[in-house]
Amino acid sequence: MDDHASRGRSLTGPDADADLFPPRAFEPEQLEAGRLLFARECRFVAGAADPAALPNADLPEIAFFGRSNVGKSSLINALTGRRMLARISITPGRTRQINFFALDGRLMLVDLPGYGYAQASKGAVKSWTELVQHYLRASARLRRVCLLIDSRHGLKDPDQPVMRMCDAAGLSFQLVLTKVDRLGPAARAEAAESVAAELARHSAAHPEIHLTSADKGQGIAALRATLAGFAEAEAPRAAVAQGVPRKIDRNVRRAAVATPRQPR
Ligand SMILES: Nc1nc2c(ncn2[C@@H]2O[C@H](COP(=O)(O)OP(=O)(O)OP(=O)(O)O)[C@@H](O)[C@H]2O)c(=O)[nH]1
Ligand SMILES: [Mg+2]
Repeated sequence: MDDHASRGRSLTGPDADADLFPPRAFEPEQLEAGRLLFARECRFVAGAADPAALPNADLPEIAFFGRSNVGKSSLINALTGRRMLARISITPGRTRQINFFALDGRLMLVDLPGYGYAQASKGAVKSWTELVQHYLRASARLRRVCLLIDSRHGLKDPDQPVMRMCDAAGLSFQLVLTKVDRLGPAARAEAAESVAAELARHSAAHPEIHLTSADKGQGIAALRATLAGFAEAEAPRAAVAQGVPRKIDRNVRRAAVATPRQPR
């Protein structure tokens, strides 16, 4: 089904538990590709607190962005099936640098510091904003920004400049609703429909919205399937069997050695 045909469908009736809005089922092969990729090793590669520290690993990148406390780190953990890969906290503003995680040497997951954290000092906000803007504009390998929106709150004012910046930069972004476990089916449908209405105004917006719960696992398999579509193709088995190192792995290993640990 094409995107236009699916517009106007709602998340009620048989689609009430859909992981995408507008509702669409994934092919079993796509889901399996996502499952296999995200079951592979995922390693912390680098934490960059300033532009000079951004790693130079040659992998396609997916960035996870959104307001402070929206669930970016939790979602990365849920996708990779690791509880402690990206640090989570009840304290907003926890992620203070850009953290890079290499998945199977084929895809880089990028955990960005959240915006809109009221308690942060002006100086801190300025430096995070400059860092993130630099990264978003400069990364040649960034394939998609997953813009996370708390399903209970919908789009807020601080989300607007991010979407406008993606439009201006031609940077493909896709909305991912988080914490849908906190909503009943009717409220979930309402949340998806209201953010979908906003997307029509943004040229860089992907028309489909993912609905997820890092806590309960809803929508995680579907998001894995979408993101697996951006991964580098697997290295030919023969090359791996013969111990021929992949260029990508060398780059990632170098970055891992040269960069500091995640902040506590
Ligand atoms: N109920 C529920 N809570 C969630 C979910 N995902 C995250 N949370 C909670 O939301 C809070 C923030 O989660 P984080 O993953 O640290 O959010 P973040 O966007 O990385 O936050 P910053 O790094 O501060 O910007 C934590 O208390 C999580 O337990 C979810 O799917 N369901
Ligand atoms: Mg975080």
